[in-house]
Amino acid sequence: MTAVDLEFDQLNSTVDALRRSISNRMMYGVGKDAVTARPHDWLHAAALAVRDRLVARWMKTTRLQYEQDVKRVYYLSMEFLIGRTFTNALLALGIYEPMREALAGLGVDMDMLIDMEPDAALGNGGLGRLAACFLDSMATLGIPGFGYGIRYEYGMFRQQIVNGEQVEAPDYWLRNGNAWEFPRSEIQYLVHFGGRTVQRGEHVEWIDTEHVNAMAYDTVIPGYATSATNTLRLWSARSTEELDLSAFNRGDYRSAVDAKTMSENVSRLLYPDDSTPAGRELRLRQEYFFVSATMQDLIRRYQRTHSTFGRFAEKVAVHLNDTHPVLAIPELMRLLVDVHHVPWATAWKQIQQMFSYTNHTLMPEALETWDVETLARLLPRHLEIIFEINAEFLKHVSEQSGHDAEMIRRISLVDEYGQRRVRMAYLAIVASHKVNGVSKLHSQLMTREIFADFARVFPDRFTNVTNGITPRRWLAQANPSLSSLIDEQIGTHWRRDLFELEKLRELRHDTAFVDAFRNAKRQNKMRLAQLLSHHTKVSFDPDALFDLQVKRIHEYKRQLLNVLHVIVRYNQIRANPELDWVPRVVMFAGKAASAYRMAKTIIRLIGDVSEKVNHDPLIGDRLKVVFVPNYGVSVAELIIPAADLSEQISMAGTEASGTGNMKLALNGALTIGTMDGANIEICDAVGRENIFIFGHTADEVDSLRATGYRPRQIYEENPELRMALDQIRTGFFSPDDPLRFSDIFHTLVDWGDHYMVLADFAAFAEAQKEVDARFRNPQAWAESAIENVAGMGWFSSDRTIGEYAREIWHVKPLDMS
Ligand code: 26Q
Repeated sequence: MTAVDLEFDQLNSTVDALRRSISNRMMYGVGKDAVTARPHDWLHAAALAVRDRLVARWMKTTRLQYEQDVKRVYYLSMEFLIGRTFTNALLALGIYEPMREALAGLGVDMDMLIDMEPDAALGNGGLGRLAACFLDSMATLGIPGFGYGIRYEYGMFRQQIVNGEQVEAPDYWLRNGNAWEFPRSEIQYLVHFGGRTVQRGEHVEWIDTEHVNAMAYDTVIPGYATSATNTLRLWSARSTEELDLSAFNRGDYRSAVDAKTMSENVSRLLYPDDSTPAGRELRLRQEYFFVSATMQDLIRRYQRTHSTFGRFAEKVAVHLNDTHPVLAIPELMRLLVDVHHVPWATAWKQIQQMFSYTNHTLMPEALETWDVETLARLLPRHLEIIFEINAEFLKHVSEQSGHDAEMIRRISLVDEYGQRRVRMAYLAIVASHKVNGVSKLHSQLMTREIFADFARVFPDRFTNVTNGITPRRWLAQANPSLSSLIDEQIGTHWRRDLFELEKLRELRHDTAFVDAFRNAKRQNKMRLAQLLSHHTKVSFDPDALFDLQVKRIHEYKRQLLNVLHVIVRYNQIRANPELDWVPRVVMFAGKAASAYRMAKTIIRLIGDVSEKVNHDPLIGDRLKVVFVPNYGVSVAELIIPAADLSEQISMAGTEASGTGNMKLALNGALTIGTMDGANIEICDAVGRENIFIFGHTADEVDSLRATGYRPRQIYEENPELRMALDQIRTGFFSPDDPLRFSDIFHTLVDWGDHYMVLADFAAFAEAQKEVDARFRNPQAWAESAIENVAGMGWFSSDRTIGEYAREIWHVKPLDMS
């Protein structure tokens, strides 16, 4: 920051200045006075006062980007899981404490305001949260990055647990307005659907379409302790006509409004799954809607300072967060070739230099494909372009020697088998100069398995960039007790350079520090225990081992492995209550896709097990089981700092990276995990003796499957496991409905146990014994926990974004001086 900026900031950061701003914003922004203001009005006024302080930085950044004619990164993502903004912005500006005082001076409790802000939950899970961490890091590093996505009116559903079952409630997060966004009614683009194509002279035209407007909403993304900011631009659908006037004039008011409503549905809600065919078509419309608006916006911004497309690829990088925005490729081809009359070959060359793609899953069933018929009906011109790209690609490959017809069939962008489908990941690979996985293992398996043919054709295209998380939100903001302790010891610079945490390693034998470290954890556990007791009417011992598995509910993540172990432990305690058990609170949290039956049954099982365990007088504080409802960014910020143990127990080879694993280790939890995703790199970083690794490796999973895996044999040979599974099968936990969980039993024992829960059970139980043993020795546990925190430098999303910027996007930070 320059001296002038600093002085300006300091003047604006005093308690007095803030109090004046809030009062002003209450009057002129909200239109109320302090006497009639409700709590929501105070939140809004305070948020506007904060936003005002961001805008000056935002304008400056935008002006510098323009003057320096920088290369810009367009980060395209269907999901941005931002969470709350208020505290994040206060910390970025360095006005957290002054704001608390200013509000107190106005008679307002800041903590109450903080809790009232709804999460911007515009994402499902890891992929969406990663995008949010990346925005934070790009701004902090001064990388000129723009997030582009959809302004869903309804975000991720709110999860309620009613009689043990997940019930989804709509998340209308905009109910009380959104102080952080700027509607840009002057920035609108037409997005077309349907129609047909005709050849007019040398050019193709797309005609007879229906259309909808995409209107921009901008949110400022502050960098931490820098005047650099970035922009998240989200598109909202606006009908092209207010009303169908002819219907209106006929007196048919309903249908006059219906057409408008229908076309605006495109940005109505976030897709939590893709289970119904009608839903799938709307999903495709969403994908095209946002990339079309984004590509038009990108061209317009480029053309403001350039008269030809000659330097397009020098000035623009487009990144695809998974395949969901992949239609950006044919859309940009269409705009360049059909609208701006750039020759096909020139346009294609530019695109290949501009685009890059991140893959987030190895599971073949999760790879996106769209059937040719739907594409032909909704996006006829794009289908033609995809066919043309495919023809050229296949020609190129067959000209290289040694590629047989079988291989050509396998790598075709169009799957010709049965119903013809376009493979979106293949389109992304062919159009991108770099394709990356999200952890070392994932990137290796990607080129060995799902994209093996492409890795042979384009050996230099594939690379790895291991995921990361922002230390600002996931340590400084979520865990004030630990972060203030760290500040006392090593200063505050770790927020911008997480490798600084290495300095904590040498403090692990310093008893005063270890005591303070344990005390910080205990405070977080007490806060959580109180909250949970309040909601469940069950008491929780803050000195018990807090064991957390928090993530989407999915069979591959193996919440069932965890539950089975809980049941076995419960039976053991009942059999030997006199033994010296390490008390545990096992917590689960996570949402199930609304149509994912098995995932919902797993939630039910956790609920039923916790009912039984928590109310068994023989058990007492030795074991408690909790399902924490409505997991999301804000719940994560509350419970992750309170964890002792982090469960990262997916079947090896299935979790692309995981990022919750990083958040938990950064907050001083020890990991019990498989050699999967980023767990492997976490193991390297914190040291093998400070993590509990168990189970089959990815290679061992493959060979077990190849030699014939027989889960029933394991069931028959392990009496403790058999008892637990029989209890599940016979209704021990669900006496009112004994068959409730019989599918779980059969999935594991008779139907192949696809995710090898039983194969890893014994090793998991052994590793849990080691966990208990370590926890009995508080000093040893604390030392390992400190080693975990100290080793997390590599997992800052600043490191991740640095790699993307250097190796993939070829962009440099803005010069802020
Ligand atoms: C696709 C089509 C239709 C409807 C929905 C979807 C859809 C939506 C979300 C498909 C996938 C997702 C999300 C995937 C995801 O979150 N993957 C996770 O990405 C993280 C960040 O890289 C990794 O850490 C996790 O391992 C990975 O599971």
